[in-house]
Amino acid sequence: MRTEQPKMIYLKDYQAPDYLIDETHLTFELFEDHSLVHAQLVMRRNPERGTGLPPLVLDGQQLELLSVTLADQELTAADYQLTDSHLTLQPPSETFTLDTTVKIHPETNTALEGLYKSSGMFCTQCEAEGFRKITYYLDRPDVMSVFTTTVIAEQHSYPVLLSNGNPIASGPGEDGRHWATWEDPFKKPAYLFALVAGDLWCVEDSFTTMTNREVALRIYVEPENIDKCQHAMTSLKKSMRWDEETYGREYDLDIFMIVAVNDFNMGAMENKGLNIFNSSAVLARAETATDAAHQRVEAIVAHEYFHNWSGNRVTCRDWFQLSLKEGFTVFRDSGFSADMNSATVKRIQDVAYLRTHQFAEDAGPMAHAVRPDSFIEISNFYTLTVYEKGSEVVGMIHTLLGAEGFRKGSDLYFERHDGQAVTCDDFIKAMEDANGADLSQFKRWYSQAGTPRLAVSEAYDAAAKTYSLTFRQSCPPTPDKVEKLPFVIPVELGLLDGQGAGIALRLAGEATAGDTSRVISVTEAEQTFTFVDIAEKPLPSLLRGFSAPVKLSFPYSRDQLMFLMQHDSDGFNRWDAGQQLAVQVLQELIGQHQAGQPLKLDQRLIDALRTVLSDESLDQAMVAEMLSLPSEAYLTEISEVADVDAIHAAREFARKQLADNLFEGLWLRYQANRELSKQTPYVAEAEHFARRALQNIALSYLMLSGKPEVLAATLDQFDTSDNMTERLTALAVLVNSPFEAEKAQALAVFAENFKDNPLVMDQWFSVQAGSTLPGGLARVKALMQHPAFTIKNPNKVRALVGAFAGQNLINFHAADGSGYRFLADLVIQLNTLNPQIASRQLAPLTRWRKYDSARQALMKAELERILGAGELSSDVFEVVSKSLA
Ligand code: B3K
Ligand code: ZN
Repeated sequence: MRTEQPKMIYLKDYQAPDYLIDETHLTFELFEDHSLVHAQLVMRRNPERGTGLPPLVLDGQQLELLSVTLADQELTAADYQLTDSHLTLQPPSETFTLDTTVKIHPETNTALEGLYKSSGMFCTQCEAEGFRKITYYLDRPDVMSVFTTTVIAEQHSYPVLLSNGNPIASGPGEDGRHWATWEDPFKKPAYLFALVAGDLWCVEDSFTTMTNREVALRIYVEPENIDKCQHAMTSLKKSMRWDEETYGREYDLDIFMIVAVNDFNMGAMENKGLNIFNSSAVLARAETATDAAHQRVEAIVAHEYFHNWSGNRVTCRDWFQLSLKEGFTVFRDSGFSADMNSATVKRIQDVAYLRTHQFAEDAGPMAHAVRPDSFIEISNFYTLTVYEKGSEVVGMIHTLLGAEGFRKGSDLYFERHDGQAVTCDDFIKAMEDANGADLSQFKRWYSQAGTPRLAVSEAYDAAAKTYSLTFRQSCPPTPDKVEKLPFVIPVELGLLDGQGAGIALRLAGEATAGDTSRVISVTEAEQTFTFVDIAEKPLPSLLRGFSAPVKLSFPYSRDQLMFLMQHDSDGFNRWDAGQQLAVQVLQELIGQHQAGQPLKLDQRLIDALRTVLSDESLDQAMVAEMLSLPSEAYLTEISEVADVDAIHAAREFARKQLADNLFEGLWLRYQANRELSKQTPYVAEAEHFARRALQNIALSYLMLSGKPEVLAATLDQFDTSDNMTERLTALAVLVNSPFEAEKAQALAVFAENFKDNPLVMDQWFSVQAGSTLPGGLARVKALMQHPAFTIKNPNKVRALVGAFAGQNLINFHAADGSGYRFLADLVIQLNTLNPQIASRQLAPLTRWRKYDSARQALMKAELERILGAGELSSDVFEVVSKSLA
């Protein structure tokens, strides 16, 4: 825990470092009750910072300093100043060598930052500021150094010793110990340092690069998981090829390693040449991982691999620039996933996620710009805004410049800044210079928080045959800024004629008509675009492919939305029309519920989904997406004041009505796909994902009928399926059903079969935590006592507590405040164990302004209780204090 009051750090205060580190030589002696870290730093005065020799201030936390030697002189305590976050000393000359030895305790490190132990192995997590928990250093990304690392450990327990770069030497030591030395020839910031020591097996493969170099690929896992690495390996090779073909990026070292660890704060980490992954982001095989898990593994493997260029070769100058690497890399991995699977479905999933969760963040107390101006704790800024909105911002540049222009820009960016630590401005500048473009107004996306609104109205002049669209943009105030300047909003659009065909588009003043879809840029607060030669009043299809992260509104009637669902040439907008229709219908039901009226579902939603369901020409994954009603979380996000009970009642009512009215269609498609699943061995590919997605959403509707044939089919799917996708869906469907005996039996069988597989047990916890049946909190509390649960493992906390508070809204928001109290207790407990996870789990409480006054009071009281709960980590302190401000 900190002893100093956490303070705000500002981008405007950035200064280049006073000293640089040319070489870093590390030796780790790993023991069971402590570890020793010897660091030799070859340093010099930063010429950019003028003359004179200011004091050298090194970062260091939770380190026991055993010795300091500066320029070969061992120092005494009188020669330096030591606080719990810094070591300050006076350099003797412009260049010098500093040697330190510190003692640390990986074996008791539950924060999982720095060097720690997970399931008996040593591993590291240094981004953003974890390296300072390993040794005294200039722990900032603009200090880049070459590293040599020697690891010494007991041979029997830790036969595998890894670090970044290439292995250069190894050998036996004394007392049953051994050592290995690794050298990373590429300069890197300390946050990309990694070390692993453990009893691991590895799966090996190789990749031949575009210039015919052989790269050894290794995935290291605990021995029992050796049979679950193939999918990650295949994904890695696809990623490497894709990055060559799409971005011209070749891998640089002779070896690329991935290590899977069980205790990890997030998905994975892109350490140079030695990626460390949460085992949930590596391990996947049909019997134990769902389709969603397979797709997540593919995406995360790609994401971390792509960081080798967008993040490692070209890194961030400071942590305010985090989106420089994260937004761009998410954009890159989305492009990859789109190419590997269905591009439209990938876009739908990304947008649904963004609109539900990032929009909520951007409207809440932690709202911040893609490039924030200030922070207390950088770990709190690995957010949906930095990642997902950051990716949307890069995507808009892609839309504005076109694929070719964007590639020219990225080539220039990588070439110009290779080996440097740079800013978002440098990225934009490369895009501008490569294209002769001016993105100065566009850059507001980096500095202004909040989700822009874009209200669109139309005017048709039959006599003049002109059709005008007027766009009005505005952006709500956010904690950082009240007044916002207009954004550049690229709007891809089309106009449909009465038959649903696209009209060739010609704006007033243009010589000829062009395509039926085009991108216009809205740059002013209010702006009108007039299309000419429009013979009849058209229906606009707006923001195709979700071309900008805005809340667009247009007064569509339900019939118009149904028309777009059927005729829009843009697949994303077909889905979105369906979502807008469902939102209108659900909001009507919410109103009925609030008015104490009987609920009545608009027949048009049933008809529209019936059409979708019977359309055999549609991609089945698309059908599955279209059948999914907007989530309760999304309905909450778009409400002024979210009525938890009404939202739940309305959505459940609609689901039941759809299930009853579409029973036959759903049953046919379920049975056809289930038959195919029985006949086909599991394949982790798009077409198969699509078939199972439709099969499974159909089953979840069908079970609402309570019919015995559906129960029988569910039990059969649960008992006989060869893959986790089908089995887990069957389990989830049972868990949410009223069939108590079958439910209990299935849960017991599942737990017995998979008790030795922690990742599968996570799913078992999650499915139960997500059950919206009454009594949710009691079930979660009971599950926390289950032997497979431990609060020290982040995956377990996410599976149980995260799923409960984040997805089980009706139970979490119980009117008596019991859900809030439970979460606050947990956060207080986690605050000492693992501040990053504590702070993440807090998110649902920070949204208190969304709810009725009774719930607001209860939620605020819990936030205040946390604030008063004694010494808070900077992570939790920042989120709680900002939420209450
Ligand atoms: N760069 C890491 C995230 C590190 C989070 C540190 N709290 C994973 C990624 O985005 O690839
Ligand atoms: Zn990343």
